[in-house]
Amino acid sequence: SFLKNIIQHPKFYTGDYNTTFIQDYPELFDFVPPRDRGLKILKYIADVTVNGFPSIESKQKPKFETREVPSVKVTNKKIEVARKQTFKHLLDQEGPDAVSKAVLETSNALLTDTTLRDAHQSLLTTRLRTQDMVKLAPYMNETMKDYFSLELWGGATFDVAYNFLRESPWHRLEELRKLIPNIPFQMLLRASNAVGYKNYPDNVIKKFIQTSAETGIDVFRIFDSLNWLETMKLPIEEALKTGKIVEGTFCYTGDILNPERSEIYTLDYYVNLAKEIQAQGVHFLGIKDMSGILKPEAAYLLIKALKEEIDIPIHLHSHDTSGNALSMYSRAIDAGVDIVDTANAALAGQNAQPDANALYYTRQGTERTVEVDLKANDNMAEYWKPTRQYYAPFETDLKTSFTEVYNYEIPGGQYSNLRAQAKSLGLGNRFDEVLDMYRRVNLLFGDIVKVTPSSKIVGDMALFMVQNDLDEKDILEDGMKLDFPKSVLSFFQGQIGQPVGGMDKNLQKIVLKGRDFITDRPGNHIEPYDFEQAEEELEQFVPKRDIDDQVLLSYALYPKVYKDYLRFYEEYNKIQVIDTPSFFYGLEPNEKIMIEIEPGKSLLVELTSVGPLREGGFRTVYFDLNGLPQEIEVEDRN
Ligand code: BTN
Ligand code: 3PY
Ligand code: ZN
Repeated sequence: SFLKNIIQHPKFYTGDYNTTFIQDYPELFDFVPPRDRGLKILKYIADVTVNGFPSIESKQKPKFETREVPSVKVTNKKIEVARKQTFKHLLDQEGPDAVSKAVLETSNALLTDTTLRDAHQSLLTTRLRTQDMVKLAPYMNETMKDYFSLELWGGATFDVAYNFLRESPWHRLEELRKLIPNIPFQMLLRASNAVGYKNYPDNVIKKFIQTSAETGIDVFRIFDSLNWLETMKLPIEEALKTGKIVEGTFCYTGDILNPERSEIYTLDYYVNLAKEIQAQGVHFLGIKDMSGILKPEAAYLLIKALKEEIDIPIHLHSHDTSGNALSMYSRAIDAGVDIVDTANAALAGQNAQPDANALYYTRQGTERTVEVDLKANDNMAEYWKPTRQYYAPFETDLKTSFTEVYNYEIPGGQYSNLRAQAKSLGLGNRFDEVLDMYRRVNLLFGDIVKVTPSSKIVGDMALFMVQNDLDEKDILEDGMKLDFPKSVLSFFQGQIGQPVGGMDKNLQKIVLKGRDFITDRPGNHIEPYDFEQAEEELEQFVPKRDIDDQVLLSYALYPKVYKDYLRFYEEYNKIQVIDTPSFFYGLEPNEKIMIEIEPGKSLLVELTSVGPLREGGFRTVYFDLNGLPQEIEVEDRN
């Protein structure tokens, strides 16, 4: 195999080699022999067949509808690109300011498609696999040329890829980038929390932004979970250095239509914040309505006021939890909003973004409509519908519209999580109480912005109070005797920053019980991350030549999750090549699948039978791999 690697190497083949050839091309040693890789992948299939997939209850592989990938060629002929150049080409050739200008000059409203990020984060607990994205990518590249961007990275997709899907989020970005050169790629960056749930050292944030830009991100949507500008400045400044598009973003909270709801979150508050964000030099203003609580007329007022006060384009993001997202977008478009976020019909609605085609019809007959290829979007829905079935166990099951979200102010992505957390604590039948407590905790904490990670803290506190039958009075009067959840401590210590209305000093004393707290930027208190030491630690797991910035950053952001992933990879190899039904359910006896391990190299796998349970808890799983019988031993953990 080593010799084969040598003779197949292009430099060897062309005679362009000398005596340092082997030293110069260390990848010659980079072979997991194909048979080994095949066996590792069989080991995964054997294991998932016998033991099932974490959090999928049924081991029975459902019968899935067949799925067709729409053909680029057929549709391609009908595509008319409204502008001469896509925004991606404009960005690459003329830079971010040219894109801002072009967006402002566009008379219709533009779209960002969130199908590959927020839509599945909200509807399918972030479980969509790269496999299922790349199949449609060439078609998206051709048919979505008029879109402003595709949001396909960041938020929760980073840790879920490693933790649950056992695939690399960087690899996902690279693959999609190769297949979609025409459309800007957008990511969601949680300011100094990056794609995590805590404040990271400044040097980690900077390297993460640079590396994301190098790997393919074109638009950085940057928000802070408390709308605190202090923690947004450094990531904004770093993102500006990359030459990519920076969207400084505030999160919408409260209700500007109802002065009694909040003294803090008024129209003036948002307009002033927007001006401060614009003053950071960003190219776009983002409005992140993460809970879908911006009401239609509030949107009209807000966008009208902002359009008068700021010059950069405005990009609005929302969730359809209440069922009102389309009317809301429609009023925002009346008021002049430049871009709104939608998803493909088959992964739209409920706690995700609304459907792009539906918005087209909402706007029909008005002066400002949206440019979509209705037919192409329908074709893609035909692909997503059966694909979504694969992920049925991860459906968040919000089956109706939910206008109570206006009172609870719970983010689209948190609703299902909180419900799962409540169930696991035995509070499944008291979920309404938990939701109402969520609302009350918000007020107890002084009315704060609730979005990852601040939303998690409010959720933890609500669960803690319901579980222990506590109310506000108990907290304020007997709180000195209570041990609060860790995340609540960190909030009152100032670890995620400062809330808009300031910390409630009294409650802070009760929670902290004499512990230290900070009032300035958490990044000022964290030592720079030691990338050299990380490299040394990683050498135990990763061949030195494979340790690049992507590897270092994954380890810096998620040391445990990433190490687990590497161990998994060592044991099972590149299992992202397995089709999704087989990845979640394994194989049925006599079922045959093809696995393309790399272009042109495929495994033909048939599971012939599963042997009986032996003493010691093991089973033999019998396969046929490319025509040869193979036996795999697995521990039956049932
Ligand atoms: C990633 O983050 O996915 C890229 C690095 C993975 C390298 C792994 S470490 C174990 C296995 N052995 C190798 O030679 N490469 C992979
Ligand atoms: C995230 O931070 O992942 C979000 O989508 C918040 O709304
Ligand atoms: Zn969202």
